Amino acid sequence: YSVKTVPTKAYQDQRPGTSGLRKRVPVFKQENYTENFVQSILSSIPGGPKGTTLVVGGDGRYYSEEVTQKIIQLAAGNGVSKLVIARDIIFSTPAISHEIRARKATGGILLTASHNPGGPNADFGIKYNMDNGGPAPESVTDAIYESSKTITEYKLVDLPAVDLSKLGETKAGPLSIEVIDAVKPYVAFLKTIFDFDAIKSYVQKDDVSVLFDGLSGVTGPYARDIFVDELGLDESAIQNCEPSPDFNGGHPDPNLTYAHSLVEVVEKKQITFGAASDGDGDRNMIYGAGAFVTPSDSVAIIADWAECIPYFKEGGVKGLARSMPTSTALDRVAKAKGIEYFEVPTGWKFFGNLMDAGRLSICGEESFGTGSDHIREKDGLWAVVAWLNILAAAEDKGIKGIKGLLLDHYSKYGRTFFSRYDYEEVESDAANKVIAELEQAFKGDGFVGSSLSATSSSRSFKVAETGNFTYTDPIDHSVSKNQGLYVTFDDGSRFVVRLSGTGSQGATIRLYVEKYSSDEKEYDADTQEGLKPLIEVALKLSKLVEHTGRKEPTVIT
Ligand code: VG1
Ligand code: CO
Repeated sequence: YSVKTVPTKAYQDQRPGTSGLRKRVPVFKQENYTENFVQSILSSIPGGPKGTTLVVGGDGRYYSEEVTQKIIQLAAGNGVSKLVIARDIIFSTPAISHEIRARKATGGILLTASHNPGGPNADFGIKYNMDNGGPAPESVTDAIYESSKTITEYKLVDLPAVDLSKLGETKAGPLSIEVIDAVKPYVAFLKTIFDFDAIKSYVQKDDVSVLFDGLSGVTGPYARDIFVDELGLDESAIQNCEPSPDFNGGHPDPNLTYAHSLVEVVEKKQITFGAASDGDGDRNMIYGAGAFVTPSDSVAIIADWAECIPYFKEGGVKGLARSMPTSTALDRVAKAKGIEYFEVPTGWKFFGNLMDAGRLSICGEESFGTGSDHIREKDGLWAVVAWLNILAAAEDKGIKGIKGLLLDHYSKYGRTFFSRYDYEEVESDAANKVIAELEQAFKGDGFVGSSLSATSSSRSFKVAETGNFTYTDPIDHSVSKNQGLYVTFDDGSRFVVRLSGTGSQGATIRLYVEKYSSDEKEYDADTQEGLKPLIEVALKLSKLVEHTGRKEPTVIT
């Protein structure tokens, strides 16, 4: 074999976002676009690509096969020793994180745009993870971006396509390739974390029914293994569990809007425990008949009940953390238990250092991401099984079902109302104006201490604090600025505005609102009703409707 050096022209738009590079498929199909980015990743591996072992896989979305074959050729050209690839490239993000750690691999290349739709005109994505199994930190993603802007050539070995449907080891030129079953080791790992016996007897009860929806993403085969093979449930306990390159035309995002296939059946059949995961398997939604769990409550409840999960019973809970826009429900659990807790910027990469330092066990984001230090990604199926483990333990204490667990939690800690409004594909200029409007307001003399009033309800809120969130990593002391504008009011409620870093086109504005109540009469109240005055205040201050022309958000979660 011989290594070929191919001249190329750099693109200027390959900056990795919150979670890798995400663009429309036709963008990735431009001449050398994918090759440039993969070469930039390989060149940016700390210590270089020579002699490394990399894990490769993804959610199996449209264009994955072609990109994997390119990665094989580029890896060979760059002196990589070995690629560990999932059969048919079906490899959930959390399972990749686990595989990197279990094998002590150098890192991994993840082919996914997560919850974004897939298909010839939808999204593709590429992300690099480090040897701890977690997303590359900003120092590495910055290096990748810098390389992509100046790249003049890439290296490959011309190789025939490798058959990725067959398990086992092969050679591709100088490169070893191992095609693995990516499901079994991950499910075996979950079995060491949770009390599967307790879960099995719980889900087999006559008054308990389960429905998991894979949304035609990568979790299907994993869910079949867990729910049907391990827990002995009927096939009807899982749906949309065949991975599809375009997610069957759907939007594989587990929330009340996009996971309507789950919501409908749960309500119709009055399923007691429903759950869904996103395209690449790192997100989760917990939803039983008449009982929706907000992700912010979910992580707080898992933290509160951690001791019933063998992994935490044995290892202890070292610390808790949430992303900044996530509600403060988790903080109250941490305080009550006297456990250290952290507030980090949006994106799972910020949890990794704390976990590696042994200071963080359980964490979550409002965006349907929940997880722990068993790996270094958020983990949809982990959260789903954690909930089943907790429901089984709660039942032993006379607390019944999701609703029972929620009310029990509110009675102990009070209730945090939380909602997020997304305005998708807004023009970048308009989005920037909204940000500028708020920054301007924050600078105003006497803004802190002033009252903002909502006309619809005669409520008013006194501004206690404003800012643009800056995070200093407690472990490596790196500083991340401009992570989101926030206004906190003197009654503890707040709103946050930030721009998404995962979109592939235009800008997405996210508005997060939160309100706390320890008034028992409110525990059953409707979230949107309760948050209305706050939302009104946020929209007024940012002039969002004026600047963007959007009267309603695209999605409310
Ligand atoms: C969004 C979420 C963030 C999450 C990220 C990746 O980022 O807000 O909490 O970590 O997606 O999730 P942004 O920058 O668009 O707000 V996943 O499941 O798409 O990898
Ligand atoms: Co995802």
